[in-house]
Amino acid sequence: MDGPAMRCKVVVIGDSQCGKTALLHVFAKDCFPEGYIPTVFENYTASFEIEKQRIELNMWDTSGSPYYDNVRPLAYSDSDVVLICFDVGRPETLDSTLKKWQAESQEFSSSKVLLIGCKADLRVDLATLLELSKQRRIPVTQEQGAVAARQLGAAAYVECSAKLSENSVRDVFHMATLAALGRLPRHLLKRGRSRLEASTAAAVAAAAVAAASQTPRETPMPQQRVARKERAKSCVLM
Ligand SMILES: Nc1nc2c(ncn2[C@@H]2O[C@H](COP(=O)(O)OP(=O)(O)OP(=O)(O)O)[C@@H](O)[C@H]2O)c(=O)[nH]1
Ligand SMILES: [Mg+2]
Repeated sequence: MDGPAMRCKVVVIGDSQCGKTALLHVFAKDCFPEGYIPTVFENYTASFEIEKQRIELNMWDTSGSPYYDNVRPLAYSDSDVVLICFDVGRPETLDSTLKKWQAESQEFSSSKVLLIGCKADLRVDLATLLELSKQRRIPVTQEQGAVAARQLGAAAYVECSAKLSENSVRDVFHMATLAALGRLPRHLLKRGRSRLEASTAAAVAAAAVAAASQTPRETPMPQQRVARKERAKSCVLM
C-alpha cells in the first residue's frame, strides 16, 4: 500500500424505500436489514484498497421523504460523489431521478453522479411483475436505466441487489470511488455493454431459480453464486 489514505464522501439520495439504507448496510455492515426503518440522516464508514490506494469512504444516507426536502441539502456539502438511486421494481422511482433528484443534486453539489438501480432482484419477482402488470407496466429494464443515466449526465449506471448480491453492492462503491478519483475505466465502455447484454438473460433466470429455492442470506448454492457473479457485472459506463 502506498501513501496516506484518500478520503471520499459519498451522498446517497433517491425516493423513499428505494433501497438506499439496505445498500449502505450491506456494504458497511455486511448484513441486509429485513425490516424497513425510515431514515432521517445516517453516516457509514468503510475503508478498503483500490489499485494499491487506501480509501476511507464516508457515506451519507438520506431520507427520500419530501418531508425532509429542506434539511437533506445539508448532506451535499463537500461531497465527492452523489449516488442517485431508484427501485427497479417501481418505475415511478426512475422518473423521480429526472424530475426531482437531478435538480436537487445539481443545485447543492457539483460532484460526479452515478445512477444506481437498486433491488435488481425484483425484475424477476413474481409479485412485483403481477402488481406492475395491473398497471400495464414492467420493471425498469437495464436499457431504460442506461438511457436515464445518460440524461442525468451520470458517469455510470450500476444495478445491484442488496438482498441477493453483496458483489453487486461492492461494485456500486467501487465504481463510485473510481469516479471520485477520476479513474473510471472508459476503455471498458464497449465491453461493459456487451457483457451486460449477454449476461442479463442468464443472470435473471439463474436468480429466479435461486431465489425460489433459497432463503435470502443463506450460504449461496452454486447456481446462486453464478447469478451473483453475473449480476455483479451489471454496470455501464457513460
Ligand atoms: N427485494 C429487495 N428488497 C430490498 C432491497 N433493498 C432494500 N429492500 C427492501 O426495501 C425496503 C426499503 O429499503 P430501505 O433501504 O430502507 O429504503 P430507503 O431508500 O433507505 O428508504 P428511506 O430511508 O425512507 O428513504 C425495505 O423493506 C428493504 O428490506 C433489495 O435489494 N431487494
Ligand atoms: Mg433509508
